[in-house]
This record gives sequence, C-alpha cells and structure tokens, in this order.
Amino acid sequence: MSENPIRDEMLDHYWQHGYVVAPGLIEGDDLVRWLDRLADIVDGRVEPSKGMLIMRDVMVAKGAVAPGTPMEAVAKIQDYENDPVLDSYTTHTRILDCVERFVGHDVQTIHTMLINKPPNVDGRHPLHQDLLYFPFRPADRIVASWTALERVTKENGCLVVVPGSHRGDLLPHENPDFEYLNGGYFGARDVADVMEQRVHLEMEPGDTVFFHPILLHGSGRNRTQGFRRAISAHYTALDVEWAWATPETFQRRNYRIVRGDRAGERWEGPVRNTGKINPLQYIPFVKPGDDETGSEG
Ligand SMILES: O=C(O)CCC(=O)C(=O)O
Repeated sequence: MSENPIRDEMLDHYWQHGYVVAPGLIEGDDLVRWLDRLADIVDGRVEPSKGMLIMRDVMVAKGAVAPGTPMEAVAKIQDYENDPVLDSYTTHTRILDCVERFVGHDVQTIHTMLINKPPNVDGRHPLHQDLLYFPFRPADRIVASWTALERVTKENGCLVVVPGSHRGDLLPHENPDFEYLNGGYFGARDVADVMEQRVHLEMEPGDTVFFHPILLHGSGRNRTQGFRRAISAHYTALDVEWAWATPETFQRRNYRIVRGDRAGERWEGPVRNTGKINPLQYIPFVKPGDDETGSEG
C-alpha cells in the first residue's frame, strides 16, 4: 500500500501549528480541468449548477474598476458541489486520503468554494477563523483543504496563516475598515498584535494546505496582472454535533458523507440548538443581491 501523503511528522505539524502543506498533492491535469470548468461557467458556456453562487468582486460591482473579461469580475464561486467537474475535487482520492488523517476514517463534506483573485481589484481577505461559518462542533473534527490552481505568491495574494492560533477561541468577527470589502469577508476583531506572526504560504500549482477551522488565516492583495485561483472544501468527522441552527437565516447545505462505510449517505447527527454560540450574532446575514456582492449565477 502506498504511503499516505500526510506523513507522521506532517500530522504533528498540523496539530502543533494548525496547518500543514502537502506539496504536489494534485496532478496538473486535474488543475487544468477545474480551471477550464471555471472559465466555462464564468464565460457562460456551462450553466451554473443548482445552488451555485457566483460572487462578483465588490470593486467591479461598485463600478470602481471595469473588468476586461468576465473572469476579471469574479471573486468566488460558492457551493459548487452540484457541478460534477468541480466536485471531483471534493471527492478526490488524494484529498480524502489526507483528510482521513486529520478527522478519521468516516468523513462528510460541508462546504465547497473556488476563490479567484483577479488583477486590479483589492480582493484582500482579512484574518478570520472559518469556524465562524460552520455549525459543527467540536472544532478539532473539522478540516479545510485549499489547493493552489496556479502558483500563489506573496505578490499575487497567497494565503497567510498565524501558526498556533488554532489553540485559541473563536473570536468575535466584524467588517474591517477596508474601502472595498467583498461580502461575507469578515475579519477577526483585535488581531493587530498577531500580525507580525503571520506566515505567507507560497505554493506551487497542486500544492494543498490543510488547516484547522480556528486557525487565523486570510490573504493579501493580488499585485500582479495575472489571476490567483484556488479550490477548496471543508470536511468533518461524523461524530460531530450540530451546535446551532437558525432555520430562517441558514439554509442547510448539501452535506454528504464522502468517505468511510457510510459514503453516499447523508449525515444525521445530534442537533443542539442552544443559540449560545450562534455565529450569526457576528454575521449581518447578507442575501445574494442585497449588497454590493451580487450573484451572476
Ligand atoms: O483564498 C483566499 O484568498 C482566502 C480564502 C479563505 O480564507 C476563505 O474563503 O475562508
């Protein structure tokens, strides 16, 4: 049997620092397929799949920049799980082999997205913790995967992480004081003192970082004339509980079991709706079309 891409020392790095990079995890052919599919959707050759949200960059939406091409207008594709080509990322054997090392043999996916940082827009993502967005607990049973679709550098706005911050609490978040901030890009409050600890994750195409949902992370501005694109998914173990839910404001996503004896089924675990840690207290919930970040889908 071939060795798991996450070797023991990499697993130790993950638990110690809250993240680990698996170099060259994904082959170039797959990256090309996902980039081509993105172009097909954005250019209108392929219909966006059910539930997919194509978010325009806020600077484009507000008329602060005029995009030369449709791709230059897009900040993010949210919820691509009904697109069979993009979703082959979520269920990719090598990704799931790694995910198993962090959360165990039985795995469900809870979130999918593809992030585009076009040239000429601000596009910064302030330091934040992904746990804010997810109802599952405990946090240690959740992991993100994020794969560079092209080379990501400090110059084009690579991910930045604050090592060890996953051992802290879920912090209050707010809209940072940026002139242009994409919808839903909340920033953790009072993080000025950890700015110096940030590590820039420069990565080659196919390199994949796995990170903990309490890890403070974000990304900088793309100062190049190229794109900076990445594909990402979140996973949990099956022994999690649903810690909060507000049915009026939060639509249940297409949570699916993708690895283990129950692969293909849906997660039906305990729901604890106490409202005590409802992150929507921090999130002024924005419906597509309500704000500057419109849906083109
Ligand atoms: O890819 C990026 O620039 C940041 C992605 C991210 O942190 C997120 O969407 O939560």
